[in-house]
This record gives sequence, C-alpha cells and structure tokens, in this order.
Amino acid sequence: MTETVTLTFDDLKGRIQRIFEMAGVRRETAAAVARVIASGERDACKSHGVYRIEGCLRVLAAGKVVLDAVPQVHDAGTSAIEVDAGGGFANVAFEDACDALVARTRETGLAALVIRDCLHFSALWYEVEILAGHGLASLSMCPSYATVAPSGGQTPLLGTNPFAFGWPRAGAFPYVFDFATSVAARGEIELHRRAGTPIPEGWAVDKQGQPTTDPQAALDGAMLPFGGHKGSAISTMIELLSGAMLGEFMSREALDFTGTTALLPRHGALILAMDPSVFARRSGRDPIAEGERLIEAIAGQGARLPSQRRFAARAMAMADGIALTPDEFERLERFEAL
Ligand code: NDP
Ligand code: PYC
Repeated sequence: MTETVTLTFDDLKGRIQRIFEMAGVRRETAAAVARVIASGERDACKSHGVYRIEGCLRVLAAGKVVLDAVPQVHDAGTSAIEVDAGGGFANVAFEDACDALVARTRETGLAALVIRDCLHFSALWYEVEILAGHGLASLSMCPSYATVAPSGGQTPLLGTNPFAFGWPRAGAFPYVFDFATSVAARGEIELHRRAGTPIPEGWAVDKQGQPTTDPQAALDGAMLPFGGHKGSAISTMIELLSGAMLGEFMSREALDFTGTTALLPRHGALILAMDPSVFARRSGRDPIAEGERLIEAIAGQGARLPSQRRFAARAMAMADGIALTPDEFERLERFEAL
C-alpha cells in the first residue's frame, strides 16, 4: 500500500476503542484512551497519536497496567479533589473527576485535581482544553521517567515532564500551550529512530555525555531540558509538585519501578484549575476581554499562537478526514487482528 488512508474521527476512535477492548480493557477506559489518541492524531500530534497504541499494548501485555481499574473519586469538600486511578490509565480518571473539579473551581475560584497511581501517556492539551471549554484557566503537569539530564549534568534524572496551560477565549479556540520540558518529547525521538532520520542538534547527549544527532544514541544517553537552566528548573518544579508533594513517584522512582523506558511510567498527575471570573470579581474588569486584547495583540504582530497549527490541523481533519500513512494504517489493522 502506498496511498494514505483517510478515516473520520469517529471511525478512528471506534477502531482504537475496539483494539483496547479486545485486549481486555474495561469499556469506559478503552473509550477514554481512544478519544485522546484519536484526538492527537486528528490534531497532527504524531508523537501522541496512533503511534502510542503500540506502547499501550506493550504495557497491557507486560501486565503493568490494571485493565479493569475503576477510578475512585475522593471529594472531601476541600480545594483538592483526588482520584485514585488504581494503576489504570489517567485519561478515564480525569474524565470521571472532571465535573467535580469544575464545580469546586466555580465555587472557590481555585481547585486542584490530584490523580493518583496512574499511567499517563498522552498529550496534556487534551485536559486543559476541556477545562477551558468550561470557562476555566488551568495548568496541568506530571512527571514521567528519568530520561533527561538536569542542565549542567549528563545523567538522566528528570522526566520529559509535560506542562500545559489553557485559557478560555470567547468564540475562539482557547489559548493553549503544551510542551515537554525536554527540548523534544521522547516520542519525537522515537519517531526519528523509526524513520531513520537524525534528530536536530541540542536535543540530547550520548552515554558518554557527548552531543549526538543519532536518535538511538539519544535514547540510550540523556535527553536535554529545553531552555537550559530555565527548563531544568521548571522540570524540577514538576517533579516536586506532581511527585514529591503528592507522595507519588518522581521520574527516577517511576523508572526504578518499571525497570525500562519501553513501558509506560506509573506516577501521579496534578491539574490546577482557576475560574477567572471569580478572581476578577472585585476588579470590575472582564478577564476574558482583557486576555483577548493581549492575545489579539500577539497575533496582530504576525506571531503564531501556540496550538494554532494544531487547531488548523483539526479543522482540516474534521472537514477532510484524518490521514494515516500506509505504515500507520497497516499497524492499526494488525492491532485490530490481534
Ligand atoms: P512542541 O514543541 O511540538 O509544541 C509545544 C507547544 O508550543 C505547542 O503548544 C505548540 O503548538 C507550540 N508551538 C510550537 N511551535 C511554535 C511556534 N513557532 N510559535 C508558537 N507556538 C509554537 O511539543 P513537545 O514536543 O514539547 O510535546 C509534544 C507533546 O508531548 C505535548 O502534547 C505533551 O503533553 C506530550 N508529552 C506527554 C508526556 C506524558 O508523560 N504524558 C511527556 C512528554 C510530552 P502546536 O501544537 O500548534 O504546534
Ligand atoms: O513523549 O516524552 C514523551 C512521553 C513520555 C510519556 C508519554 N509521552
């Protein structure tokens, strides 16, 4: 097969859900995992789209995820709502606790969702976008496994620790940024390895601590934080807030526990949600309109807004379908036949 194959969002999502259900995953979990993977593919986020199915199936085969975990939401009426994912995928835990988080945030202005004992393999924009859809600003973060050297070091200690921010906009896609705190996500390096292409300089060092553009040497060596000491500090903050503070694994412990980067790490996650209208109440100003002025001024300079590429890809995919390469489609069919 040489042609790309085009699928609708619902078709792709349904196929992915069936793959996970056939692998023994509980229906609600399979649906949540399928939604986030299909959304990644729809938005041209290749490092967290259908490519991730294989990694998730590997974790299932290794018995390192609890297939039938039912998330337990603990809401004691405080600012921190907890959901215990019970060793299952984070996506369904987020979905199950989302309404409680939204309600508490509207009530108090600021609330946190603590996800415990989960496997988090997906892009974080998915979560902050849902919260922006409810009119809330939010920050989302989690550790990963130790694959990134701190700035000035050469040995993996930090995770690729993703960090996302969402801000609601009236009548437009929200303002969302979402990035690994390493120069690139590990998934990007893996995609270069598969394609046999070199990675850009500055992404990683090899086992000897020397700069490398060889993706395999990078995967075996250490990835680097973005922005030198600044990214290194943000990544450390994520380890502290979503690892140490929650009493969940930090990236080094997650790697020790799993024993390999070939399987997904197990850890916690933290989402902070804020209701701008509650914070602005006494100012008499409209925070969304104020934000709009800034965002429009940024775009007015010709600057690209974060997520702009993704939203454009989404619009195209929703109109014309989601295009899979022949290799991606063959893999999908292979997983369906398992
Ligand atoms: P990118 O570097 O591709 O993108 C980071 C952000 O910057 C995006 O919001 C992107 O928008 C925006 N952006 C990119 N280029 C520009 C530009 N020129 N001007 C303005 N904005 C720009 O992301 P990463 O490779 O760092 O991360 C990819 C994904 O991996 C993330 O979704 C992250 O959540 C996920 N991840 C998940 C992990 C986990 O443990 N679950 C671990 C690590 C990463 P746009 O999307 O529109 O290009
Ligand atoms: O791409 O770095 C990554 C990653 C790690 C876990 C999920 N995604």
